[in-house]
Amino acid sequence: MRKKGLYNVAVVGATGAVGEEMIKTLEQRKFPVADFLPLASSRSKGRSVKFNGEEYDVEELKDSSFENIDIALFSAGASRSLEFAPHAVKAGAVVVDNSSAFRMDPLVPLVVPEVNPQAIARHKGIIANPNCSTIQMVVALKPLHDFARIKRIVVSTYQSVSGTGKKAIEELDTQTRDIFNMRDVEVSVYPHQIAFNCLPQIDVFLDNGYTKEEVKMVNETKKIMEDDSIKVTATAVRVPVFYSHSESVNIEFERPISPDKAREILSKSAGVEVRDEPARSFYPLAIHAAGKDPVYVGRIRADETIPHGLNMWIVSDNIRKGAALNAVQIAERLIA
Ligand code: NAP
Ligand code: 3JM
Repeated sequence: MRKKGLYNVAVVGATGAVGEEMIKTLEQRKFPVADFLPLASSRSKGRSVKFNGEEYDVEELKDSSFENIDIALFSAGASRSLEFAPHAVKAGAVVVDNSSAFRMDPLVPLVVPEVNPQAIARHKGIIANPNCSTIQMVVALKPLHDFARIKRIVVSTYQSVSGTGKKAIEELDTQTRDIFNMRDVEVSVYPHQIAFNCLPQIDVFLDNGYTKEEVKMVNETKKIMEDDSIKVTATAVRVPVFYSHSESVNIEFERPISPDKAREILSKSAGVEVRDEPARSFYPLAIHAAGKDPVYVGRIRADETIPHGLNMWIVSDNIRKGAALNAVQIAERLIA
């Protein structure tokens, strides 16, 4: 167990897009790790991963994997979280879960450290990491909500394929090559070709005509901001981009807030970087956000159709702040 301020850390889904980024983030941020345990499926038997210069064999995820583990970072899908997180908690670990499995459970804190770090203290063994699209939006909007109270948010997302995992990254790559080489395109991860296309469907459709991803943004935003009165409506779109999600966000406020005031507030806000110089075409771009930590905000302008409204463009690396970095930041707060 815990040795002199060092922690035994397991990464569940260590061979995946998010798991690999978690390992890199733990390393980069010098998380105080004693023993490190990478876990994945039986498919990864015989593989190893590098952490802090040492090779670690990937072990198969089992009920008994968590003896002696202090912190378990989960990113192996919602059904694995539902099945194995309770075993980790029972063994005495604190779970930071990247899936949607526990996010809306009233007993589970849903945390973005820049927004609601106070919720961490209420945990009963599991802390949930929000959806990538929610995280970048609330990091940018919470400081504006504190100033002028948000009434309503209308968001459209432009989400990269890395949000679906390694197979989807490969599929965009393969489809693009096949098209350039006049070969037939194979579709397997998404319902349609993603190369040179935009898909207005992320996750499954629900009875109300919205997708599950859109409903995640609505419900998670209210829970993290601890304000059920905020109205949110979303359209989530998958685009042929490898890394970083972009969002067009329209916000209606209760009180006045000018674009200049919003820029001033955001330029001092934790985790945010303002890129907003239209005269020289300087605004947030997916290709610039990839591999970086901040949530980038630009194109801040008044919505001239309502009394107190703003439009903006919010971009962040979905695998980093949208998943791995946010989870590691939660773990850092936990041990602080
Ligand atoms: P990915 O690249 O497909 O990786 C999936 C990982 O899960 C791999 O390590 C895989 O191991 C492991 N896994 C799959 N089935 C397993 C099983 N039965 N037992 C043990 N391990 C298993 O996907 P990803 O993009 O990293 O995403 C993983 C999960 O993280 C998602 O399903 C989602 O719940 C969550 N996620 C959250 C966010 C967010 O917004 N916060 C963003 C992206 C993903 P093998 O290599 O052995 O198959
Ligand atoms: C992002 O196992 C699954 O169904 C995972 C699906 C998934 C999720 C999710 O619902 O946990 C893929 C990509 C997410 C997410 O962050 O909500």
